[in-house]
Amino acid sequence: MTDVRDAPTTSPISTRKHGDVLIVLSNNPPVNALGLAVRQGLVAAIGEAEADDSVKAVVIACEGQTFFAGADVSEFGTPKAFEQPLPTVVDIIENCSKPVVAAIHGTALGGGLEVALASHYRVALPTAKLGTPEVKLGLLPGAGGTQRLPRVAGVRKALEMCATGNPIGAKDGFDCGLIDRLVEGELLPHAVAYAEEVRDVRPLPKSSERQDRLNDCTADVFETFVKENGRKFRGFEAPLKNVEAVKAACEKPYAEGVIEERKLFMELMSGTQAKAQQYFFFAERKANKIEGLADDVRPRDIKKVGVIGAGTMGGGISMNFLSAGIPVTIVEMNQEALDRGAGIMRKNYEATASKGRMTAQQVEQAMGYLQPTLDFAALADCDLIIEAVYENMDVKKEIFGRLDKIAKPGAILASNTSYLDINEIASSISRPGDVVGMHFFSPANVMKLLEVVRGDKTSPDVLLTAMQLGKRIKKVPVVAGVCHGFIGNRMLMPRQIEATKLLLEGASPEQVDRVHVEFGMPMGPFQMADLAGVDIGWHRDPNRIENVRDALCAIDRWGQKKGAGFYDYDEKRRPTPSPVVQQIIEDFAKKQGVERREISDQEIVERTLYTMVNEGAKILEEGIAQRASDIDVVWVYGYGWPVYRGGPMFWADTEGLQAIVDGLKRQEERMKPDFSFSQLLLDKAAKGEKFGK
Ligand code: 3H9
Repeated sequence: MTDVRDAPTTSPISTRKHGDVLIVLSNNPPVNALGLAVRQGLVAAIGEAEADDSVKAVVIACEGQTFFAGADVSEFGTPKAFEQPLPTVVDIIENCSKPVVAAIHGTALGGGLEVALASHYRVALPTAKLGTPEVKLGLLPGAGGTQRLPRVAGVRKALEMCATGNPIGAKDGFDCGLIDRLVEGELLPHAVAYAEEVRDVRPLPKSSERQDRLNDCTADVFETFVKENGRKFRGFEAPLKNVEAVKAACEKPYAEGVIEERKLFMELMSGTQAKAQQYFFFAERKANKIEGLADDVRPRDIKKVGVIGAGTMGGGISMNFLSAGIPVTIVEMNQEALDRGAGIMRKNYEATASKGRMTAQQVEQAMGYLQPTLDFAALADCDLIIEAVYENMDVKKEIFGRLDKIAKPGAILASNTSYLDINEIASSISRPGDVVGMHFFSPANVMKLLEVVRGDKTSPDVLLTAMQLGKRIKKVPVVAGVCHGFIGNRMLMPRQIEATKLLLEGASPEQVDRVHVEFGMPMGPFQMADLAGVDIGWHRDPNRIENVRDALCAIDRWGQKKGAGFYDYDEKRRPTPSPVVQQIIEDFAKKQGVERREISDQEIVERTLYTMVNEGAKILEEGIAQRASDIDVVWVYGYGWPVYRGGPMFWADTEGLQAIVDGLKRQEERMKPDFSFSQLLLDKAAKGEKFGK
């Protein structure tokens, strides 16, 4: 398939006549992005329609998988973006003296929807999706979209679409007035027939001139909307600018509204958040690519999956496959655990259905793919078997030994371990090439990240299969090498070590967590420990108290599940600082001779976030991650690192690697003996380089 970036020199826009309708067709794979050649072609095509008296109407349509999916993001920040700019192109379309019909299939996104909005009529297949995802790139629709959309679909709808970036279906689009006609079957003949029908209608309906849909603009609509979405928008600049732009549509004449839109667009475009979010867009897509994979490697066919363990992880993992229509055989040790696991899966699906995101029929369909069993031998016909039992090497080896005997030849044997050595597991059986790590993140049916762990002997086709399967079940798969904790959890370790030491030195759990939340993380290290369970990995001996965590576990402060951990919790799970914990921390500090002092927020940043960057650099130099951007994808999708900071490695680049090194040097003494510098970080900082290209 031709890529937008190496498009042919001939125009991607062609025209042909059907009776008195000029069909304007875009062919710019893979997603018909509105790059310069497309924009120039569209302007030329409208010019052709104007110049030809026999043309009475125009249809704009796209070949391939989708209608225009937006501006060409790879042009942003280059001179090309300013040539024949999209705002001018859409105005030329709207000002065409002959009716223009947009024929929409696939996804009309961003600039694509703006082309459709500038057209006089919009016809779509029921499967089409319409959206303004610019906010996810740290932007707003910058080609009149924030001004035309509320005039066509109503203010509330436009607010939701622009500020959240979530697309709507064509049916929804029809109901709100965005789509004039839904058609089944072949799109183009319907669009041409529609164009013939409206060829003589005058005046031409121009979105920019409409006022009728602005009526739902009550005084408090914007305030209420922002309040309702406060949590979602926290830290992001773009959603509020989107709201401002839509508000301008209500308060100003169109001509002034677009000037406001442009001003806000340029403000966002020049900011760091937009750069981070656009970087991340490409990082996510790059993560899917396996370096050095030979062209002739083909994935194995996965028709049936086995899961060992019906606990929280096993159940969540299974749901991903069930939702994708892939049958799952799930094995447990006893009937009670099996029933409980299947019951929780059903309950999760039913909760989704009660929110209207699934039908009752879809719930039954998904559950129909599940085969619960106590018989290990039932895994024999599975193409992929994922072990999801607790973290213990001996137990895992025992399970893999059993699998070695019963799994069919060519079956992929995966472990969901979050720390353990895949090579050790693989080398304990007769078919190490079939072994791979598939590390899901909890809750596994919700979290998008999947670390696919490549062992020394993992076959290339096994790795490829796991990566492609990840995409099929709507995860974001990232390749990781073998080490303790792979990419994500390994970087968590220095953070946790320093955060805990900071408590003894004088910080409180609240302060450390606040710094992280203000940075943009969904929660801080101690809030996370309380949520996950302070007792995870605890040795279970209440008399052996060697650190603060042991002390908390010994008195049953295991986190939220016990109503107490680093914080006290009320019945609604609202946390408050705990005097008991404070006392334990102070006692420990005294016992260990740690002098307590005032800790600055900056020190917390340097010791818990800069150390993560340092660990990320080690991961990179050891080849555990294929590229710096993969580390960012892991942290955004696995741990909620704020995407507007791009991920830890992108953030380090924006801070400046020398600033990171300087900060770490300031803290080096205090962090000994747990800390050591990454040579890669030091080298790059010394050369003034970045992790990103
Ligand atoms: C905008 O429109 C601004 C305007 O308001 C104002 C301007 C003044 N540009 O995702 P996939 C590439 S902002 C360049 O794997 P899928 C992508 O990198 C834009 N390239 O496919 C990948 O390349 P590669 C608003 C793009 O089927 C390949 O296409 N629009 C663009 O899973 C396949 O992509 C958006 O934000 C682009 N706009 O999903 C929409 N889009 O093969 C962004 C894709 O080298 N796009 N590529 O890795 C999407 O959401 C999804 O790509 C889409 C298809 C749903 C369309």
